[in-house]
Order: sequence, then structure tokens, then C-alpha cells
Amino acid sequence: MATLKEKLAKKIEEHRPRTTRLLKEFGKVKIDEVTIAQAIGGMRGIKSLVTDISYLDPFEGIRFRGFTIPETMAMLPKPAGAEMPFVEGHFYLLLTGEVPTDAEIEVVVSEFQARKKVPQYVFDTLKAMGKDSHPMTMFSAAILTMQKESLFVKAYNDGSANRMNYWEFFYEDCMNLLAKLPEIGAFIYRYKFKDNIIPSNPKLDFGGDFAHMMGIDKPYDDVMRMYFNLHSDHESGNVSAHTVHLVASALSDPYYALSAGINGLAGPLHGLANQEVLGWIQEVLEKMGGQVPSNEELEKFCWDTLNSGQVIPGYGHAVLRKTDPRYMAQREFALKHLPDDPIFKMVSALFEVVPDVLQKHGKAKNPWPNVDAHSGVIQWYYGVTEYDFYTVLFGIGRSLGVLANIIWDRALGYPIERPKSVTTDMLEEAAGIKK
Ligand code: CMX
Repeated sequence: MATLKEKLAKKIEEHRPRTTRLLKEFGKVKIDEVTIAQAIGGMRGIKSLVTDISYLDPFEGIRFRGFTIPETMAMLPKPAGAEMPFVEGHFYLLLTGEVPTDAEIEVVVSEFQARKKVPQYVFDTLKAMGKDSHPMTMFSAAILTMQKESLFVKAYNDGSANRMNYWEFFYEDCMNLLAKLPEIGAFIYRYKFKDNIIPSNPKLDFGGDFAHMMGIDKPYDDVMRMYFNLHSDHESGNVSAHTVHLVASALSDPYYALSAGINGLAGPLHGLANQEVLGWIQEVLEKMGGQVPSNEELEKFCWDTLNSGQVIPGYGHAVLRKTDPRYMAQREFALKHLPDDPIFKMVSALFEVVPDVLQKHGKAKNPWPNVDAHSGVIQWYYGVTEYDFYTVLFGIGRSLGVLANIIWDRALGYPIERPKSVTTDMLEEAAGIKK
């Protein structure tokens, strides 16, 4: 049976002529225009990136390879007795656009298992950084430490890599890297917050082994399969995905590129928001002496936050214009598994209160919750209350999508990224306000 790499090779061969034709025959066709507001305003909405791995519709939310979240959850293979699909199967879908058969998923799970041993020097480096380092700093550093393992760099230096086969070495690096992330994440957690490290179980799948190494019983394995799959990809313009794409476009290897993307994910306007949400909720609960506040009291806390010049974490989005389906998938899980949890009740109450407040506030284009508004409460319920760790979980999930993307970037020969900048004088001239 074809391995994942062989299947991918076939898909790449089929796809390459489409990109070549678009470039050669239709390269001058316009797909967008750029306004001054977009140039100053973070390039919001400019169509200038290409990916087939996921697409984000402002009203429908994310589709992975054309499939919605509920479709993906229903059709991907699951471990025996599990509620959520294999992470490895989700990655297979992202990479190939196909749902793996039972036989194929077995091969992919084994491939991840064979690559998952983390070198001791990574743990030594993390220990040397000290327990006072932020988990995201440790995560990024752990990835960067392994850069010397890059097979792409080796092949580039010895002359065996060329533009047609770059993707094969990227594939090897990305798979080697991905397979190790659960153990690195769990190590950071247990080293920083618990007394002992739990070794990996070589027989477990990606999500199952992560839960095992975290030391948390079922159904946390399913929580993490859901979590990693949901956070995997959100097309390629967001900070983490775009950074990985950009850095790898210089032919920096996947270790350099992923470490850079993780640094972007660590910002409070991006992945760190899931840490901020739980911090904000805890602050509110503390002020209330541990009591869940009424909706009126919550509304007042929201206004206090806004009036002090801060954003309400977990709400708003640069592209989405409705409730994030990743939020809804987690809400559905919480309604089934933790309906009476006080923090979940507060997250639900916020869902009733915040959109109205943000609409009255009149600034945010999207008053609805994003994925980060819900991720923390489920972690908290299963005992992961150290919320400065949450973005590492996001990072492990996000790695699936961004690494799948850079394998395809190399396969399709995307060049080094280099947009053009202009000066303020030039903008004023274009606006007709300067002679
Ligand atoms: N609370 C308060 N104000 C908000 C807001 C929120 N949740 N969301 C947007 N706004 C404000 C913006 O700060 C901006 O204000 P200024 O005009 O004063 O600069 C205004 O509304 C317009 O912003 P926008 O066009 O609606 O949103 P952006 O595309 O600029 O920003 C985002 C998107 C996510 C950074 C923003 O909504 C935000 O800061 N949300 C809170 C943080 C968060 O949840 N981030 C996680 C997003 C998902 C992820 O990447 O993980």
C-alpha cells in the first residue's frame, strides 16, 4: 500500500501543471486591488496568498480541504472507542485532501510513532532555561534546538536537493518535527508545573500519548484530539501561518520556520488570547469572591475592561463575521461533558453578554467569540489550570496546518516572499493631497 509520502508525490505531480499554467498563461489576471487603508491597516483582506489546505469564509468559518468541522469530525477515522478522530488522520487530510482508510491510518500512525523520540539535548536545553521561562519561549526554543537535525539542510549542502525534490526533504523534516511535539509540550508542562515527567508510550497515537504524558485520564485524550484538529489551520494569512510560510520561503528549514511561527502565535492578539481569557475570567471570579457573577455584573466587567483601553479576549476576528465554528465545536463538547461546571457557565454567560456590549461599543467589526474564548475552560475542567501553558497546546495543533502548507509550498515551487513597500509621501501623492 502507498505510504503517505507516495500518495503525496502523486498528488503533487497532478497539481503542478495547474500552478504552472496559471502562472504562465494567466499570470496577469487581477484578483484584487489594494487600498491605502489596507496598506496601513495590516494588509487586511488582500488576496495575495495561495493555499488549498483550508479556506476561511467570514460567515461559515473554516473548511479543511473543503470540509466543515462537523463533516471532518464525522468522516475521519477514530481510535477504537474514541469520540474524536486521530490527529494523524486529520494531518493526512490536510496534506492530501483524502480521508485515510483504516489500513492507511494504521500506516500513518506507525510513521508518527517511529519518528517521535525526542533527543535528550532538547530536555537538557529546556531545563537550562529554568522554570521561570514562559512555556511558549520554551516551546519555540525546543523546536529551534533541533534545527541541526534538518535533512533539508543536509541535502541542500551536499547538493542532493533541487527545486523539484525540495518538498521531499521538507516532508521528512516536518514529519520528524511534528511527531515530537506532543512529548515536548507535555515535558514543558510537567517540568514546569508538576513533580515528575511521564515517559511516552510508544504504542499510543498522537492525541492519546499526549494525554498519557500529561498524566490526565480519559476523555482527555479525546479532548486533545479535538483540540489539535480544531486548531490546525485557519488559511494562511494569520500571523503564525503567514510567518511560517514567509520564513520557509527563504528556504529556511522547517525548524527555523516553525519556531518563528510559534513566536508569532505567542502574541496576545493571536494565540495567547486563550491564556488571557482564563486570566480574565479568574480575575472576575476573584473580584466576586468565587461566585459566578450575574449577567448584569458581567456586563459591568466588560465595560470596565473596554474603558481601561483593553480588548475583551476571545472576541472579535480579522476575517470571521460570526461565531467561530471552532468555538461551537468546543461548546458542544462542553455541553456534553461539563454542563454544570461553573467556569463553563461563565463562558456561556459571556456568550450572552459580550456581543451586545461590543456592538454598543461600536468598534469591533466582529462581536462574536473566536476559538480562544472556549479553549481554556475545557483544559481547566480536566485539571490543566496553569493557563500560561494553553498557547503551547494551540501551537502543537497549529503546527499540523502550517507544516502541511510549507511542504506544498516547496512542492509547487513558491518563490521567496517579497511584497513592496511605499513611503507616506507616496501614499499622500496617490491620495492627491500632496503635490
Ligand atoms: N475587544 C475590544 N475591542 C476590540 C475587540 C475586542 N475583542 N476586537 C476588535 N476590537 C477593536 C480593535 O482593537 C480595533 O480598535 P481600534 O480601531 O481602536 O484600533 C477595532 O475594534 C476594529 O478592529 P477589527 O477590525 O474588528 O479587528 P482586527 O482585525 O483589527 O483585530 C483581533 C482582530 C482578533 C486582533 C481583535 O478582534 C482582538 O483584539 N480580539 C481580542 C483578542 C483575541 O481574541 N485574539 C484571538 C483571535 C484568534 C486567534 O488568532 O487566536
